[in-house]
Amino acid sequence: GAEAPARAYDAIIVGAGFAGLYQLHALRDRLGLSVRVLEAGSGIGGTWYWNRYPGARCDSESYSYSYSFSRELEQEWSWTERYPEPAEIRRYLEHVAARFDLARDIQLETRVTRADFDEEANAWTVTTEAGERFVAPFLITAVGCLSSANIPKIPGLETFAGEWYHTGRWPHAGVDFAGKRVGLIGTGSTGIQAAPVLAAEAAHLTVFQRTANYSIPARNGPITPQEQSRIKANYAEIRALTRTSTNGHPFLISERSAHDATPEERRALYESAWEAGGLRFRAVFRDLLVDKAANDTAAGFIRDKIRQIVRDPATAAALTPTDHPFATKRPPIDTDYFETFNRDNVRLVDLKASPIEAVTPRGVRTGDAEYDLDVIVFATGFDAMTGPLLAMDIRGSGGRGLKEAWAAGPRTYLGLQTAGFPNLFTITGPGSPSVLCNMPVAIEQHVDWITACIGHVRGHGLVRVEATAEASDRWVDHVNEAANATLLPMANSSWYLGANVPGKPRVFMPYAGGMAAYAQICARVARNGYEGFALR
Ligand code: NA7
Repeated sequence: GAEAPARAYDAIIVGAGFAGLYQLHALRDRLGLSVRVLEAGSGIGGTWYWNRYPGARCDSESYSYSYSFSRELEQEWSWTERYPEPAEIRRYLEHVAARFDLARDIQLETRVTRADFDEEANAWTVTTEAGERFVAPFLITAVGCLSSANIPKIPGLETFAGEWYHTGRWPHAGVDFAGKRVGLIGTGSTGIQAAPVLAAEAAHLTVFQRTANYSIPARNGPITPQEQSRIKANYAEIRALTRTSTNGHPFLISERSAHDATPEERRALYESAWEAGGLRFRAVFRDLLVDKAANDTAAGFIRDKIRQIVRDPATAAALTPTDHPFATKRPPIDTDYFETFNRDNVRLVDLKASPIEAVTPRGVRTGDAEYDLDVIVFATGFDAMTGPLLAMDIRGSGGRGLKEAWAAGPRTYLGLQTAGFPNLFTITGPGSPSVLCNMPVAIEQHVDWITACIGHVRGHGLVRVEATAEASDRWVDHVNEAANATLLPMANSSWYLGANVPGKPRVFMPYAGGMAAYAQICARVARNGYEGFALR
Protein backbone atom coordinates (compact mmCIF):
# COMPACT_ATOMS: atom_id res chain seq x y z
CA GLY A 1 0.00 0.00 0.00
CA ALA A 2 0.98 3.67 -0.26
CA GLU A 3 3.22 4.84 2.56
CA ALA A 4 1.82 7.44 4.92
CA PRO A 5 3.53 10.82 4.38
CA ALA A 6 6.40 11.50 6.75
CA ARG A 7 5.75 14.14 9.43
CA ALA A 8 8.34 16.90 9.31
CA TYR A 9 10.23 18.41 12.26
CA ASP A 10 13.46 20.32 12.79
CA ALA A 11 14.86 17.52 14.93
CA ILE A 12 13.99 13.97 15.95
CA ILE A 13 15.26 12.61 19.28
CA VAL A 14 15.23 8.89 20.00
CA GLY A 15 14.71 8.12 23.69
CA ALA A 16 13.07 9.87 26.65
CA GLY A 17 15.46 9.22 29.52
CA PHE A 18 17.73 11.81 31.14
CA ALA A 19 19.34 12.60 27.77
CA GLY A 20 16.25 12.79 25.56
CA LEU A 21 14.28 14.95 28.01
CA TYR A 22 17.01 17.55 28.34
CA GLN A 23 17.76 17.51 24.61
CA LEU A 24 14.09 18.22 23.90
CA HIS A 25 14.06 21.11 26.36
CA ALA A 26 17.31 22.55 24.93
CA LEU A 27 16.35 22.37 21.25
CA ARG A 28 12.75 23.40 21.68
CA ASP A 29 12.91 26.03 24.41
CA ARG A 30 16.33 27.54 23.72
CA LEU A 31 16.61 27.27 19.94
CA GLY A 32 12.88 27.34 19.20
CA LEU A 33 12.96 24.20 17.08
CA SER A 34 10.09 21.84 16.39
CA VAL A 35 11.07 18.55 17.93
CA ARG A 36 9.61 15.06 18.22
CA VAL A 37 10.86 12.56 20.80
CA LEU A 38 10.24 8.91 19.98
CA GLU A 39 10.36 6.54 22.96
CA ALA A 40 9.92 2.76 22.92
CA GLY A 41 8.67 2.47 26.51
CA SER A 42 5.16 3.31 27.63
CA GLY A 43 6.61 5.83 30.04
CA ILE A 44 9.60 8.17 30.23
CA GLY A 45 12.71 7.47 32.29
CA GLY A 46 14.90 5.28 30.06
CA THR A 47 17.14 3.09 32.24
CA TRP A 48 14.88 3.80 35.21
CA TYR A 49 11.79 2.84 33.28
CA TRP A 50 13.17 -0.62 32.41
CA ASN A 51 15.38 -1.53 35.40
CA ARG A 52 12.90 -2.31 38.20
CA TYR A 53 14.58 -5.43 39.56
CA PRO A 54 14.74 -6.02 43.33
CA GLY A 55 17.51 -3.97 44.91
CA ALA A 56 17.91 -1.63 41.91
CA ARG A 57 19.59 1.63 42.91
CA CYS A 58 21.55 4.39 41.34
CA ASP A 59 25.21 4.19 42.41
CA SER A 60 25.69 7.94 42.06
CA GLU A 61 24.62 10.04 45.02
CA SER A 62 21.10 11.29 44.40
CA TYR A 63 21.63 15.05 44.59
CA SER A 64 24.49 14.83 42.09
CA TYR A 65 22.52 12.48 39.84
CA SER A 66 20.24 15.28 38.70
CA TYR A 67 20.00 18.12 36.21
CA SER A 68 21.94 21.29 36.90
CA PHE A 69 20.41 23.48 34.21
CA SER A 70 17.68 24.98 36.37
CA ARG A 71 18.31 26.65 39.75
CA GLU A 72 14.57 26.48 40.54
CA LEU A 73 14.42 22.75 39.81
CA GLU A 74 17.37 22.15 42.15
CA GLN A 75 15.68 24.02 44.95
CA GLU A 76 12.19 22.58 44.62
CA TRP A 77 13.17 18.89 44.37
CA SER A 78 14.19 16.98 47.50
CA TRP A 79 15.88 13.59 47.28
CA THR A 80 14.98 11.27 50.12
CA GLU A 81 17.94 8.87 50.11
CA ARG A 82 21.67 8.88 49.45
CA TYR A 83 21.12 6.45 46.53
CA PRO A 84 17.70 6.71 44.91
CA GLU A 85 15.53 3.82 43.77
CA PRO A 86 14.20 3.68 40.20
CA ALA A 87 10.74 4.81 41.34
CA GLU A 88 12.16 7.97 42.93
CA ILE A 89 14.19 8.78 39.82
CA ARG A 90 11.09 8.25 37.67
CA ARG A 91 9.15 10.64 39.92
CA TYR A 92 11.93 13.18 39.49
CA LEU A 93 11.90 12.85 35.71
CA GLU A 94 8.09 13.03 35.63
CA HIS A 95 8.37 16.22 37.66
CA VAL A 96 10.92 17.61 35.17
CA ALA A 97 8.69 16.65 32.24
CA ALA A 98 5.68 18.35 33.83
CA ARG A 99 7.60 21.44 34.91
CA PHE A 100 9.08 22.05 31.46
CA ASP A 101 5.98 20.90 29.60
CA LEU A 102 7.83 18.14 27.76
CA ALA A 103 5.17 15.43 27.43
CA ARG A 104 3.38 17.04 24.49
CA ASP A 105 6.38 16.44 22.23
CA ILE A 106 7.10 12.89 23.37
CA GLN A 107 5.53 9.96 21.59
CA LEU A 108 5.60 6.81 23.76
CA GLU A 109 5.38 3.17 22.64
CA THR A 110 7.22 4.10 19.48
CA ARG A 111 10.26 2.01 18.66
CA VAL A 112 12.57 3.36 15.98
CA THR A 113 13.70 0.60 13.65
CA ARG A 114 15.38 2.51 10.87
CA ALA A 115 16.83 5.87 9.87
CA ASP A 116 17.95 6.91 6.38
CA PHE A 117 19.91 10.00 5.41
CA ASP A 118 18.84 11.76 2.24
CA GLU A 119 21.88 13.39 0.55
CA GLU A 120 19.82 15.79 -1.55
CA ALA A 121 17.53 16.99 1.20
CA ASN A 122 20.17 16.80 3.97
CA ALA A 123 17.56 15.20 6.17
CA TRP A 124 16.91 11.99 8.06
CA THR A 125 13.85 9.85 7.56
CA VAL A 126 13.10 7.88 10.70
CA THR A 127 10.87 4.81 10.52
CA THR A 128 9.17 3.18 13.49
CA GLU A 129 8.15 -0.39 14.16
CA ALA A 130 4.54 0.56 13.43
CA GLY A 131 5.59 1.97 10.04
CA GLU A 132 5.22 5.65 10.94
CA ARG A 133 7.73 7.98 9.30
CA PHE A 134 9.25 11.23 10.50
CA VAL A 135 11.63 13.51 8.64
CA ALA A 136 14.02 16.09 10.09
CA PRO A 137 17.39 17.66 9.24
CA PHE A 138 18.81 16.56 12.60
CA LEU A 139 18.63 13.18 14.31
CA ILE A 140 19.82 12.81 17.89
CA THR A 141 20.04 9.45 19.62
CA ALA A 142 19.43 9.46 23.37
CA VAL A 143 19.18 5.69 23.66
CA GLY A 144 21.50 5.12 26.61
CA CYS A 145 24.57 2.92 26.90
CA LEU A 146 23.11 0.06 28.90
CA SER A 147 19.72 -0.51 27.34
CA SER A 148 20.15 -3.48 25.02
CA ALA A 149 19.74 -6.54 27.26
CA ASN A 150 22.39 -9.25 26.95
CA ILE A 151 20.62 -12.58 27.40
CA PRO A 152 23.15 -15.37 26.95
CA LYS A 153 22.16 -18.03 24.46
CA ILE A 154 22.23 -20.95 26.87
CA PRO A 155 20.98 -24.13 25.23
CA GLY A 156 17.64 -25.33 26.58
CA LEU A 157 16.38 -22.01 27.96
CA GLU A 158 13.13 -22.48 26.02
CA THR A 159 12.57 -25.80 27.81
CA PHE A 160 12.70 -24.29 31.32
CA ALA A 161 9.47 -25.05 33.20
CA GLY A 162 9.79 -22.07 35.56
CA GLU A 163 9.85 -18.32 34.88
CA TRP A 164 12.89 -16.34 33.79
CA TYR A 165 13.62 -12.62 33.63
CA HIS A 166 16.39 -10.24 32.58
CA THR A 167 16.92 -7.49 35.16
CA GLY A 168 16.91 -4.79 32.49
CA ARG A 169 13.40 -5.72 31.32
CA TRP A 170 11.77 -6.28 34.66
CA PRO A 171 7.97 -6.77 34.73
CA HIS A 172 6.20 -3.69 36.05
CA ALA A 173 3.91 -5.81 38.19
CA GLY A 174 6.96 -7.18 40.00
CA VAL A 175 7.80 -10.82 40.60
CA ASP A 176 6.68 -12.79 43.65
CA PHE A 177 9.65 -14.76 44.95
CA ALA A 178 7.99 -16.05 48.14
CA GLY A 179 8.61 -19.76 48.60
CA LYS A 180 10.60 -19.96 45.34
CA ARG A 181 14.00 -21.40 44.52
CA VAL A 182 15.75 -18.65 42.60
CA GLY A 183 18.85 -18.80 40.42
CA LEU A 184 20.70 -15.54 39.82
CA ILE A 185 23.16 -15.49 36.92
CA GLY A 186 25.68 -12.65 36.95
CA THR A 187 27.62 -10.78 39.63
CA GLY A 188 28.11 -7.32 38.09
CA SER A 189 26.62 -4.20 39.68
CA THR A 190 23.12 -5.52 39.03
CA GLY A 191 23.55 -9.04 40.43
CA ILE A 192 25.34 -7.61 43.46
CA GLN A 193 22.43 -5.22 44.14
CA ALA A 194 19.82 -7.93 43.59
CA ALA A 195 21.31 -10.87 45.53
CA PRO A 196 20.66 -9.64 49.10
CA VAL A 197 17.05 -8.68 48.30
CA LEU A 198 16.35 -11.94 46.46
CA ALA A 199 17.86 -13.91 49.34
CA ALA A 200 15.53 -12.17 51.78
CA GLU A 201 12.42 -12.69 49.63
CA ALA A 202 12.95 -16.18 48.22
CA ALA A 203 13.00 -19.59 49.85
CA HIS A 204 16.44 -20.24 48.40
CA LEU A 205 18.94 -18.37 46.24
CA THR A 206 21.68 -19.85 44.07
CA VAL A 207 24.16 -17.26 42.76
CA PHE A 208 25.95 -18.35 39.58
CA GLN A 209 29.22 -16.44 39.41
CA ARG A 210 31.53 -16.38 36.42
CA THR A 211 33.90 -13.61 37.51
CA ALA A 212 34.33 -12.71 41.18
CA ASN A 213 33.92 -8.98 41.72
CA TYR A 214 35.17 -6.27 44.05
CA SER A 215 32.38 -4.44 45.80
CA ILE A 216 32.31 -1.61 48.31
CA PRO A 217 29.48 -1.04 50.81
CA ALA A 218 27.15 1.69 49.55
CA ARG A 219 26.07 2.85 53.04
CA ASN A 220 22.70 3.98 51.83
CA GLY A 221 20.42 5.91 54.13
CA PRO A 222 17.89 8.70 54.30
CA ILE A 223 18.94 12.29 53.65
CA THR A 224 18.33 14.16 56.89
CA PRO A 225 16.70 17.61 56.89
CA GLN A 226 20.08 19.12 57.85
CA GLU A 227 21.82 17.42 54.92
CA GLN A 228 18.97 18.50 52.67
CA SER A 229 19.49 22.16 53.59
CA ARG A 230 23.24 21.86 53.25
CA ILE A 231 22.88 20.34 49.76
CA LYS A 232 20.43 23.01 48.62
CA ALA A 233 22.57 25.81 50.00
CA ASN A 234 25.65 24.46 48.21
CA TYR A 235 24.43 23.47 44.78
CA ALA A 236 26.68 25.98 43.01
CA GLU A 237 29.76 24.45 44.63
CA ILE A 238 28.53 20.90 44.12
CA ARG A 239 28.01 21.50 40.39
CA ALA A 240 31.38 23.19 40.05
CA LEU A 241 32.95 20.15 41.68
CA THR A 242 31.15 17.64 39.42
CA ARG A 243 32.35 19.60 36.39
CA THR A 244 36.00 19.68 37.45
CA SER A 245 36.25 16.11 38.69
CA THR A 246 37.50 13.23 36.55
CA ASN A 247 34.28 11.24 36.81
CA GLY A 248 31.59 13.87 37.24
CA HIS A 249 31.06 12.93 40.87
CA PRO A 250 30.87 15.49 43.69
CA PHE A 251 34.31 14.57 45.01
CA LEU A 252 37.85 14.87 43.73
CA ILE A 253 40.36 12.08 43.41
CA SER A 254 43.13 12.51 45.98
CA GLU A 255 46.42 14.01 44.78
CA ARG A 256 48.34 11.56 46.92
CA SER A 257 50.02 8.40 45.59
CA ALA A 258 49.39 5.10 47.36
CA HIS A 259 53.17 4.76 47.46
CA ASP A 260 53.52 7.91 49.58
CA ALA A 261 51.64 6.36 52.48
CA THR A 262 52.87 3.75 54.94
CA PRO A 263 50.94 0.45 55.00
CA GLU A 264 49.27 1.61 58.25
CA GLU A 265 48.26 4.97 56.79
CA ARG A 266 46.92 3.25 53.69
CA ARG A 267 44.88 0.82 55.70
CA ALA A 268 43.42 3.65 57.79
CA LEU A 269 42.46 5.62 54.67
CA TYR A 270 40.89 2.57 52.99
CA GLU A 271 39.10 1.70 56.21
CA SER A 272 37.54 5.14 56.48
CA ALA A 273 36.55 5.08 52.79
CA TRP A 274 35.03 1.63 53.33
CA GLU A 275 33.03 3.04 56.25
CA ALA A 276 31.99 6.14 54.29
CA GLY A 277 30.89 3.88 51.46
CA GLY A 278 30.25 4.15 47.76
CA LEU A 279 32.30 5.05 44.71
CA ARG A 280 34.45 7.43 46.75
CA PHE A 281 36.62 4.45 47.63
CA ARG A 282 38.42 4.63 44.31
CA ALA A 283 39.32 8.27 44.96
CA VAL A 284 41.50 7.45 47.99
CA PHE A 285 44.72 7.68 45.95
CA ARG A 286 45.40 9.27 42.60
CA ASP A 287 47.20 6.27 41.11
CA LEU A 288 44.75 3.42 41.80
CA LEU A 289 43.72 3.22 38.15
CA VAL A 290 47.10 3.87 36.56
CA ASP A 291 49.62 1.96 38.66
CA LYS A 292 49.23 -1.77 39.24
CA ALA A 293 51.22 -1.80 42.48
CA ALA A 294 49.10 1.05 43.86
CA ASN A 295 45.96 -0.80 42.77
CA ASP A 296 47.17 -3.97 44.49
CA THR A 297 47.03 -2.18 47.84
CA ALA A 298 43.33 -1.37 47.38
CA ALA A 299 42.52 -4.77 45.87
CA GLY A 300 44.30 -6.48 48.76
CA PHE A 301 42.31 -4.45 51.29
CA ILE A 302 39.01 -5.50 49.69
CA ARG A 303 40.08 -9.16 49.45
CA ASP A 304 40.84 -9.11 53.18
CA LYS A 305 37.38 -7.65 53.84
CA ILE A 306 35.73 -10.44 51.84
CA ARG A 307 37.63 -13.07 53.84
CA GLN A 308 36.63 -11.36 57.10
CA ILE A 309 32.95 -11.09 56.18
CA VAL A 310 32.26 -14.46 54.54
CA ARG A 311 32.36 -17.25 57.13
CA ASP A 312 32.78 -20.29 54.88
CA PRO A 313 36.41 -20.23 53.67
CA ALA A 314 35.69 -22.01 50.37
CA THR A 315 32.88 -19.54 49.55
CA ALA A 316 35.09 -16.63 50.57
CA ALA A 317 37.87 -17.87 48.31
CA ALA A 318 35.50 -18.24 45.36
CA LEU A 319 34.13 -14.72 45.97
CA THR A 320 37.62 -13.20 46.01
CA PRO A 321 38.51 -11.50 42.73
CA THR A 322 41.95 -12.32 41.41
CA ASP A 323 41.78 -11.95 37.64
CA HIS A 324 41.50 -8.17 37.28
CA PRO A 325 42.64 -5.09 39.21
CA PHE A 326 40.14 -3.19 41.36
CA ALA A 327 37.82 -0.82 39.43
CA THR A 328 38.98 -1.94 35.99
CA LYS A 329 35.48 -3.32 35.61
CA ARG A 330 32.80 -0.87 36.73
CA PRO A 331 33.07 -1.21 40.55
CA PRO A 332 29.77 -2.25 42.12
CA ILE A 333 28.62 -0.85 45.44
CA ASP A 334 26.36 -2.93 47.62
CA THR A 335 24.16 -3.35 50.63
CA ASP A 336 25.17 -6.56 52.45
CA TYR A 337 26.30 -8.43 49.35
CA PHE A 338 29.11 -10.48 50.88
CA GLU A 339 27.10 -10.90 54.11
CA THR A 340 24.36 -12.57 52.04
CA PHE A 341 26.58 -15.63 51.57
CA ASN A 342 26.43 -16.26 55.33
CA ARG A 343 22.70 -17.01 55.08
CA ASP A 344 21.54 -20.61 55.24
CA ASN A 345 19.37 -20.21 52.15
CA VAL A 346 22.12 -18.91 49.84
CA ARG A 347 24.61 -20.90 47.82
CA LEU A 348 27.39 -19.73 45.50
CA VAL A 349 28.16 -21.69 42.35
CA ASP A 350 31.58 -20.93 40.90
CA LEU A 351 31.22 -21.18 37.12
CA LYS A 352 34.98 -20.88 36.68
CA ALA A 353 35.20 -24.33 38.27
CA SER A 354 32.34 -25.73 36.21
CA PRO A 355 30.53 -23.60 33.59
CA ILE A 356 26.83 -23.58 32.78
CA GLU A 357 26.15 -26.16 30.08
CA ALA A 358 22.40 -25.93 29.70
CA VAL A 359 19.10 -24.85 31.11
CA THR A 360 16.89 -27.89 31.62
CA PRO A 361 13.14 -28.04 32.39
CA ARG A 362 14.13 -28.24 36.09
CA GLY A 363 16.82 -25.64 36.35
CA VAL A 364 20.45 -24.96 35.47
CA ARG A 365 22.97 -27.67 34.66
CA THR A 366 26.70 -27.03 35.03
CA GLY A 367 29.50 -29.42 34.14
CA ASP A 368 29.18 -31.22 37.45
CA ALA A 369 25.69 -30.65 38.90
CA GLU A 370 22.07 -29.74 38.21
CA TYR A 371 20.37 -27.02 40.27
CA ASP A 372 16.57 -27.18 40.64
CA LEU A 373 15.01 -23.74 40.26
CA ASP A 374 11.60 -22.08 40.01
CA VAL A 375 12.88 -18.75 38.71
CA ILE A 376 16.02 -17.73 36.82
CA VAL A 377 17.11 -14.09 37.00
CA PHE A 378 19.57 -13.01 34.33
CA ALA A 379 21.72 -10.17 35.66
CA THR A 380 23.93 -10.66 32.64
CA GLY A 381 24.27 -7.05 31.59
CA PHE A 382 23.96 -5.33 28.28
CA ASP A 383 25.30 -5.08 24.77
CA ALA A 384 26.82 -1.85 25.98
CA MET A 385 27.15 1.46 24.11
CA THR A 386 26.91 0.18 20.53
CA GLY A 387 24.03 -2.29 21.13
CA PRO A 388 21.12 0.16 21.20
CA LEU A 389 22.52 2.16 18.26
CA LEU A 390 23.09 -0.89 16.06
CA ALA A 391 19.65 -2.23 16.96
CA MET A 392 18.31 0.55 14.73
CA ASP A 393 19.20 0.21 11.07
CA ILE A 394 20.91 3.59 10.67
CA ARG A 395 22.00 4.38 7.10
CA GLY A 396 24.12 7.39 6.32
CA SER A 397 25.61 8.74 3.10
CA GLY A 398 25.29 6.36 0.16
CA GLY A 399 23.00 4.10 2.18
CA ARG A 400 25.97 2.79 4.18
CA GLY A 401 24.91 1.17 7.44
CA LEU A 402 26.32 2.03 10.86
CA LYS A 403 26.83 -1.73 11.25
CA GLU A 404 29.27 -1.72 8.34
CA ALA A 405 30.95 1.48 9.46
CA TRP A 406 31.50 -0.04 12.92
CA ALA A 407 32.18 -3.63 11.82
CA ALA A 408 35.60 -3.61 13.49
CA GLY A 409 34.34 -1.64 16.48
CA PRO A 410 32.83 1.83 16.90
CA ARG A 411 34.64 4.82 15.34
CA THR A 412 33.39 8.24 16.36
CA TYR A 413 34.60 11.78 16.72
CA LEU A 414 34.21 12.85 20.38
CA GLY A 415 31.63 10.08 20.76
CA LEU A 416 29.18 12.55 19.25
CA GLN A 417 29.35 11.96 15.51
CA THR A 418 30.42 9.29 13.04
CA ALA A 419 31.99 10.09 9.67
CA GLY A 420 29.55 9.30 6.86
CA PHE A 421 26.51 10.04 9.05
CA PRO A 422 25.88 13.78 8.65
CA ASN A 423 23.58 15.58 11.07
CA LEU A 424 23.40 12.53 13.33
CA PHE A 425 24.42 13.14 16.95
CA THR A 426 24.89 10.33 19.46
CA ILE A 427 24.50 11.46 23.08
CA THR A 428 26.79 9.31 25.31
CA GLY A 429 28.06 7.51 22.21
CA PRO A 430 31.07 5.17 22.20
CA GLY A 431 34.22 7.27 22.42
CA SER A 432 32.62 9.61 24.95
CA PRO A 433 33.51 9.40 28.65
CA SER A 434 29.88 8.99 29.70
CA VAL A 435 29.92 5.48 31.19
CA LEU A 436 33.02 6.29 33.25
CA CYS A 437 31.20 9.33 34.56
CA ASN A 438 28.24 10.29 36.69
CA MET A 439 25.81 10.05 33.78
CA PRO A 440 23.73 13.26 34.05
CA VAL A 441 26.93 15.33 34.12
CA ALA A 442 28.08 13.77 30.85
CA ILE A 443 24.61 14.05 29.36
CA GLU A 444 24.22 17.75 30.12
CA GLN A 445 27.63 18.47 28.59
CA HIS A 446 26.80 16.47 25.45
CA VAL A 447 23.37 18.06 25.07
CA ASP A 448 24.68 21.60 25.58
CA TRP A 449 27.41 20.98 23.01
CA ILE A 450 25.05 19.42 20.44
CA THR A 451 22.54 22.22 20.93
CA ALA A 452 25.20 24.87 20.39
CA CYS A 453 26.43 23.03 17.30
CA ILE A 454 22.96 22.81 15.77
CA GLY A 455 22.42 26.47 16.68
CA HIS A 456 25.68 27.34 14.91
CA VAL A 457 24.77 25.39 11.76
CA ARG A 458 21.31 26.96 11.52
CA GLY A 459 22.52 30.40 12.55
CA HIS A 460 25.04 30.42 9.69
CA GLY A 461 22.49 29.31 7.14
CA LEU A 462 24.22 25.93 6.82
CA VAL A 463 22.47 22.62 6.31
CA ARG A 464 24.95 19.99 7.21
CA VAL A 465 27.55 19.08 9.83
CA GLU A 466 29.63 15.94 9.58
CA ALA A 467 32.70 14.58 11.37
CA THR A 468 35.62 14.16 8.97
CA ALA A 469 37.24 10.74 8.64
CA GLU A 470 40.61 12.25 9.67
CA ALA A 471 39.19 13.74 12.86
CA SER A 472 37.55 10.41 13.72
CA ASP A 473 40.78 8.51 13.11
CA ARG A 474 42.62 10.89 15.42
CA TRP A 475 39.91 10.59 18.08
CA VAL A 476 39.91 6.78 17.95
CA ASP A 477 43.71 6.87 18.43
CA HIS A 478 43.32 9.27 21.33
CA VAL A 479 40.63 7.08 22.96
CA ASN A 480 43.01 4.11 22.72
CA GLU A 481 45.90 6.13 24.10
CA ALA A 482 43.79 7.33 27.02
CA ALA A 483 42.66 3.78 27.83
CA ASN A 484 46.20 2.42 27.56
CA ALA A 485 47.44 5.03 30.01
CA THR A 486 45.21 3.34 32.62
CA LEU A 487 44.80 -0.18 33.98
CA LEU A 488 41.28 -0.38 32.51
CA PRO A 489 42.18 -2.61 29.54
CA MET A 490 43.51 -5.22 32.01
CA ALA A 491 39.97 -6.40 32.75
CA ASN A 492 39.52 -8.68 29.81
CA SER A 493 35.91 -9.62 30.56
CA SER A 494 34.61 -6.09 30.87
CA TRP A 495 31.69 -4.59 28.95
CA TYR A 496 33.87 -1.48 28.40
CA LEU A 497 35.70 -3.76 25.93
CA GLY A 498 32.61 -5.46 24.55
CA ALA A 499 34.01 -8.69 25.95
CA ASN A 500 30.73 -9.74 27.60
CA VAL A 501 28.95 -10.24 24.27
CA PRO A 502 30.20 -13.21 22.23
CA GLY A 503 31.42 -12.12 18.79
CA LYS A 504 31.48 -8.39 19.60
CA PRO A 505 34.68 -6.63 18.42
CA ARG A 506 37.03 -5.99 21.35
CA VAL A 507 37.57 -2.27 21.41
CA PHE A 508 37.84 -0.18 24.55
CA MET A 509 34.79 2.04 23.97
CA PRO A 510 34.68 4.77 26.62
CA TYR A 511 37.02 7.76 26.62
CA ALA A 512 39.16 7.35 29.74
CA GLY A 513 40.84 10.78 29.67
CA GLY A 514 38.38 12.16 32.22
CA MET A 515 35.14 14.12 31.92
CA ALA A 516 36.63 17.52 32.70
CA ALA A 517 39.41 17.12 30.12
CA TYR A 518 36.89 15.87 27.56
CA ALA A 519 34.63 18.88 28.12
CA GLN A 520 37.61 21.17 27.50
CA ILE A 521 38.43 19.37 24.25
CA CYS A 522 34.82 19.72 23.07
CA ALA A 523 34.77 23.41 23.99
CA ARG A 524 38.00 24.01 22.06
CA VAL A 525 36.64 22.19 19.00
CA ALA A 526 33.59 24.47 19.02
CA ARG A 527 35.66 27.62 19.60
CA ASN A 528 37.85 26.72 16.64
CA GLY A 529 34.86 26.75 14.33
CA TYR A 530 33.98 23.09 14.85
CA GLU A 531 37.42 21.80 14.02
CA GLY A 532 37.27 18.29 12.58
CA PHE A 533 33.75 18.75 11.29
CA ALA A 534 32.86 19.54 7.68
CA LEU A 535 30.17 22.24 7.60
CA ARG A 536 28.10 22.96 4.54
P1 NA7 B 1 27.66 -6.47 33.90
O1 NA7 B 1 28.48 -5.57 34.69
O2 NA7 B 1 27.99 -6.66 32.45
O3 NA7 B 1 27.65 -7.88 34.63
C1 NA7 B 1 27.09 -9.01 34.03
C2 NA7 B 1 27.39 -10.22 34.86
O4 NA7 B 1 26.82 -11.36 34.22
C3 NA7 B 1 28.87 -10.51 35.00
O5 NA7 B 1 29.10 -11.06 36.26
C4 NA7 B 1 29.10 -11.54 33.90
O6 NA7 B 1 30.21 -12.36 34.12
C5 NA7 B 1 27.83 -12.33 33.99
N1 NA7 B 1 27.54 -13.05 32.76
C6 NA7 B 1 27.34 -12.53 31.52
N2 NA7 B 1 27.08 -13.52 30.65
C7 NA7 B 1 27.14 -14.67 31.34
C8 NA7 B 1 26.98 -16.03 30.99
N3 NA7 B 1 26.73 -16.39 29.74
N4 NA7 B 1 27.10 -16.96 31.96
C9 NA7 B 1 27.36 -16.59 33.23
N5 NA7 B 1 27.53 -15.32 33.62
C10 NA7 B 1 27.42 -14.38 32.68
O7 NA7 B 1 26.12 -6.02 33.92
P2 NA7 B 1 25.30 -5.35 35.11
O8 NA7 B 1 23.88 -5.31 34.68
O9 NA7 B 1 25.61 -5.96 36.40
O10 NA7 B 1 25.85 -3.90 35.18
C11 NA7 B 1 25.86 -3.07 34.03
C12 NA7 B 1 26.11 -1.67 34.41
O11 NA7 B 1 24.91 -1.09 34.90
C13 NA7 B 1 27.07 -1.45 35.52
O12 NA7 B 1 28.39 -1.56 35.13
C14 NA7 B 1 26.70 -0.06 35.98
O13 NA7 B 1 27.28 0.91 35.12
C15 NA7 B 1 25.22 -0.05 35.83
P3 NA7 B 1 31.67 -11.91 33.54
O14 NA7 B 1 32.12 -10.79 34.42
O15 NA7 B 1 31.42 -11.45 32.12
O16 NA7 B 1 32.49 -13.12 33.63
